Amino acid sequence: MPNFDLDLLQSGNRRALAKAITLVESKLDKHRTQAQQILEKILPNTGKSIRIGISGIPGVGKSTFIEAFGKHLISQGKKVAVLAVDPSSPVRGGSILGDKTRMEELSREENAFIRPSPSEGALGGVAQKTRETMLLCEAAGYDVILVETVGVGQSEYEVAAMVDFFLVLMIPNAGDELQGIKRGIMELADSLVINKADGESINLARRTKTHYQNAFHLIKHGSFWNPRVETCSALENERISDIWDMISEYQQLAIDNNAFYEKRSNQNSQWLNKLIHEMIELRLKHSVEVQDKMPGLQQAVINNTTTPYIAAKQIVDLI
Ligand SMILES: Nc1nc2c(ncn2[C@@H]2O[C@H](COP(=O)(O)OP(=O)(O)OP(=O)(O)O)[C@@H](O)[C@H]2O)c(=O)[nH]1
Ligand SMILES: [Mg+2]
Repeated sequence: MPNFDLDLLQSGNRRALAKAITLVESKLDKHRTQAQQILEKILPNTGKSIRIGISGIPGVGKSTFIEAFGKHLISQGKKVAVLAVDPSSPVRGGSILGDKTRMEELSREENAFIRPSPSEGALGGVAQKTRETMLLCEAAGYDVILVETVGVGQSEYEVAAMVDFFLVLMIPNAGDELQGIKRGIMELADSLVINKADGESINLARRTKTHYQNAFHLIKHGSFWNPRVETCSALENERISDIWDMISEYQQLAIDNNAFYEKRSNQNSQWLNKLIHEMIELRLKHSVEVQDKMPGLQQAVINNTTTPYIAAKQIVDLI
């Protein structure tokens, strides 16, 4: 693909977008290079969306929520892109197929674009590719980017580090342990939304809400926003519009408090730092000189004939 049509991408053409994402996700160096050239050129046209992370344990209703939420956004005239960071997707394999059926109506919408999680990436991992895909979607005119991640392991941290608003879905149940919710997650969340607040679970959902509201009072937060606890039913489409209103309110407050773009700048700096570290590590791994010198230095450290500091410096000085 030597002549990629940037204008076509920026006119919102889905095939051009899919093509660019394929380059971003490719394992081939020449594709990666081309992807970076595209990204650099479109950069001025990125950043105009609101980026929302959606996390929660398997079965909490993420896909059902995104279907309802995405349809609501489209009814408000928005263009919605749904991306995913699933570090286990190569293992789970079929989870994406399941999602296609969960988001059946949304996936048929002309103003919706749904992209499954990339499989494990080299530099920067899966999250790196999702970040770049997010930029492509923004250049293609999507106003809301939803990044879904399953609430296990490291992926929540990675998604929280790339979005403006991080929403954690919960099920009605006041016991923390059952939801595997850690203090760390509460610190990441801009909102906890208790889903499945319908039928016989309505009262339990209310009690769960109170429980987490109290828990949030114990955590110190930023100056302009205190994380909110809400309830909804994705299945019955209840209180979905309220969730969007809350996020819009957050965005306005963040902009008014000069926090919105500052957060993005910080995220970009951190992303840069992370990539630098990973690139250095890769260089070390692939350097013949380093590989030659390493065993001797390791032995020297073990034998106490040199210090770890001196040995480390000799290695790093090689690159
Ligand atoms: N009663 C009720 N059930 C719901 C609601 N939202 C989702 N469900 C059901 O919960 C189950 C799991 O929903 P999913 O949307 O697939 O959950 P998920 O979080 O995407 O799950 P994974 O993709 O496996 O992580 C399905 O059977 C849904 O129909 C809700 O608001 N109320
Ligand atoms: Mg799902």
